Amino acid sequence: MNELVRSQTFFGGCPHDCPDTCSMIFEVSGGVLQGVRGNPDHPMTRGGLCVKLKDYEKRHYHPDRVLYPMRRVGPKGSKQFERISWDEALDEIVSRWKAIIDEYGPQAIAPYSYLGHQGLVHGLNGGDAFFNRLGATVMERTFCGEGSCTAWLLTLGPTAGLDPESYIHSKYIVIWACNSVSTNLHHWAIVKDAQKKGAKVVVIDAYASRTAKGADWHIAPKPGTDGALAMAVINSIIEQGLVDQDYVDNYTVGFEELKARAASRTPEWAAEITGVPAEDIRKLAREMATEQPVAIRMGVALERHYGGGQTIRAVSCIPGLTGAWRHVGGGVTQFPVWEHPYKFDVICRPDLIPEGTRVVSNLQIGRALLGEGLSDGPPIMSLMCWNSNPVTQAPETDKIVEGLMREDLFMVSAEHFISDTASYADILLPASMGAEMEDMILSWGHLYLTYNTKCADSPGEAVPNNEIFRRLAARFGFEEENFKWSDSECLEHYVDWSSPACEGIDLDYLKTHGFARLKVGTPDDRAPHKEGNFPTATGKCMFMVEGAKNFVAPPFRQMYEALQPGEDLDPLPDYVGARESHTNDPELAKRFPLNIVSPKSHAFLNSCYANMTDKQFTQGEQFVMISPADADARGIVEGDRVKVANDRGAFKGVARITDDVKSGIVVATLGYWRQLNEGTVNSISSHQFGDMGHSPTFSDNLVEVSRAN
Ligand SMILES: Nc1nc2c(c(=O)[nH]1)N[C@H]1C(S)=C(S)[C@@H](COP(=O)(O)OP(=O)(O)OC[C@H]3O[C@@H](n4cnc5c(=O)[nH]c(N)nc54)[C@H](O)[C@@H]3O)O[C@H]1N2
Ligand SMILES: Nc1nc2c(c(=O)[nH]1)N[C@H]1C(S)=C(S)[C@@H](COP(=O)(O)OP(=O)(O)OC[C@H]3O[C@@H](n4cnc5c(=O)[nH]c(N)nc54)[C@H](O)[C@@H]3O)O[C@H]1N2
Ligand code: SF4
Ligand SMILES: [Mo]
Repeated sequence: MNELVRSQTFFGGCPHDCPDTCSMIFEVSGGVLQGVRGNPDHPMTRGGLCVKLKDYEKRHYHPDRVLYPMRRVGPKGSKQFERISWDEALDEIVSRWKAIIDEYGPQAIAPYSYLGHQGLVHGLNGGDAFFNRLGATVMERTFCGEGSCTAWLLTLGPTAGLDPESYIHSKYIVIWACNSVSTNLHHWAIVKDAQKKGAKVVVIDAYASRTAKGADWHIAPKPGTDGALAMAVINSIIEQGLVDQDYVDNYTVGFEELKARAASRTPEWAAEITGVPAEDIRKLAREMATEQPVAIRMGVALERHYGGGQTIRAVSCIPGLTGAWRHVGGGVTQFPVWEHPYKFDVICRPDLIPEGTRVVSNLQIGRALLGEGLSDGPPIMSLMCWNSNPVTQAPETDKIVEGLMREDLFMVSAEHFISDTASYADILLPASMGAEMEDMILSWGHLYLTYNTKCADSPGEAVPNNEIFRRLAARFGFEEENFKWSDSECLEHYVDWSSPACEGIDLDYLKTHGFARLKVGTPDDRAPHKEGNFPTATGKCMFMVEGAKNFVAPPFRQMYEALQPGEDLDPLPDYVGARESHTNDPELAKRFPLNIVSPKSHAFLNSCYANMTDKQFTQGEQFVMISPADADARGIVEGDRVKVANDRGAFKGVARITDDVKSGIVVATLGYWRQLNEGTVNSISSHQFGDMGHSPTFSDNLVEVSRAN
């Protein structure tokens, strides 16, 4: 082969919103990405990529990719665009924004982004500094895990908790509301290895997910009732005399109060609520106390109902009660991201937010665009969206679409594809993809730093997100130095390279090695809370927090202090039921008797890949899983097209009748594009927050299912 065309390999990092943050090997020749592999040297990636990413090059060169800046020429949402130059696009954005600022003030402009790209430079907070400097409305981003973060920080503080890699040492593994086979595949591989060594794997999931089917024991509480299960586990550990009293006395706060609170939360009480037999709850409690080391992996779905925060507090208390933290492989895992030394204050520049700037929730964007719930400030006259696709992913699809159809709204989208949201753009900007830009990819599922090399050319005129903001900042004349940093310089500034966690690691090391494990102990010796050492105010595990207040953690909202809402919280964990349930709202339940759960699709990454034929083939069309009894009662037979509806809207899918779901529950997975299907699972989702951290309530929605003609 000619030397010049032989592929070269480069280190990459999967940029998607996935806990695994795989280290990748990019094969590139002539500036073109030829193929991808998992990095065989990375202890979690172990040489393998998932079904979504294994042919990532096809996404880079997909024929539908947005390649040039474009201007809308047809009606809103018609996807009729004409090609324009970058100068024309930026001039139009800047002149429209300046006119809006003159008439309404800068808060009439709102950014909308999430973790479509998970890089420090091009990801969640890229763009924050620009919009903060502009004085735009602050968008609070609580899509995923922020109720869980509030609960975690209150109970344990910003600790990485149990290292996902230490599960190889666990004897008993509880995966609670997480579908690891689809969503955390590389952790599942470790769990499977532990299982082969004799560990028992318990999955607590509302239905028989792929992961539940690989477990030794599947426990299926009704959606939104896990708080009752967790409180009864606490009750039963205490009742059975299985508390590690020495650990509790030395390293926890509020045991007596928790004991008093849990006294009436008996297994019989929880059996009524959860549908899990009392004997099973006692057995679970006994095994979670005695089969040490016991590991708990909490999924984000635990927070997805009104009482989600309280549920996560209750679960997070269990290893403190049993002393599981004493062991390598014992404890609980949420997001190990807390021990990554990122400087979010430098990345987002919250200091640039003008005092008194209003905050709008990304979960309530439809309402905000329609002027509902905007208590102060001007209407939203312009929205810029990147790294996110709210039309499929955020609650109340119909309201979002109605808002985006507003003739007076100036909408800018930076995208790879004309997604359901980008369809409504007035100006569409072509964004670069993974191998085309330098970054370090944040991980919320392991303890490695991950580097991504810019090694392929962007097709057409696509540019990286950060370059879009650099160009906009230059046109606005913003002088702060951060708007002039190259992507490499950003990385130098964005990581606290002098922190103990980075000992021996710098950017050059990452460029030449691709990844580096933080210096926070090894998976084989790490027992961070063996002797307490919780990063809470007391240094102890907080069963009880006096004067607890609600808050949204940075970086999802950019600062704790100035912007925190701060309602009082219960000092102790407890069961708080769902908002939409037969007990809480019997009238609603008469009209909409079924509880819908809408978790992730196996072959899509949120809504990414749902437009690609081979992934659609693997995933199948939008389905609605329903029990035989519920199907019979509605005259639905296998394969019928059905409509799922409530007062907020409706979507359609094909009925799959199965015992994998219990009567009263339906399951339809997320990500299918509205432009390719009728409605989305979020057409029926509620905009209401959960009890902590303004979490979403995707598992707290009642619907009715009927045959669609
Ligand atoms: N019903 C229901 N709804 C849910 C959930 C659920 O379980 N059930 N899950 C929630 C969760 S956990 C999350 S995290 C959210 C996710 O919601 P989103 O973050 O909105 O998810 P995606 O669909 O992945 O949208 C990312 C978009 O960014 C684009 N993108 C990717 N990389 C880049 C880039 O480098 N530059 C630019 N400019 N664009 C890029 C992609 O093409 C894609 O359109 O959804 C939430 N919604
Ligand atoms: N294949 C794939 N992988 C992904 C993603 C994707 O879209 N596709 N998205 C990524 C993102 S953004 C995230 S946040 C993670 C999320 O990954 P996970 O934490 O696994 O989240 P989900 O898939 O939403 O839900 C997990 C499980 O929780 C169950 N569940 C829902 N409600 C309840 C409840 O109230 N109680 C109990 N016990 N179980 C419940 C669901 O049935 C589901 O099987 O996955 C990431 N990885
Ligand atoms: S989506 Fe997750 S599992 Fe798949 S390659 Fe990316 S990080 Fe790895
Ligand atoms: Mo997420």
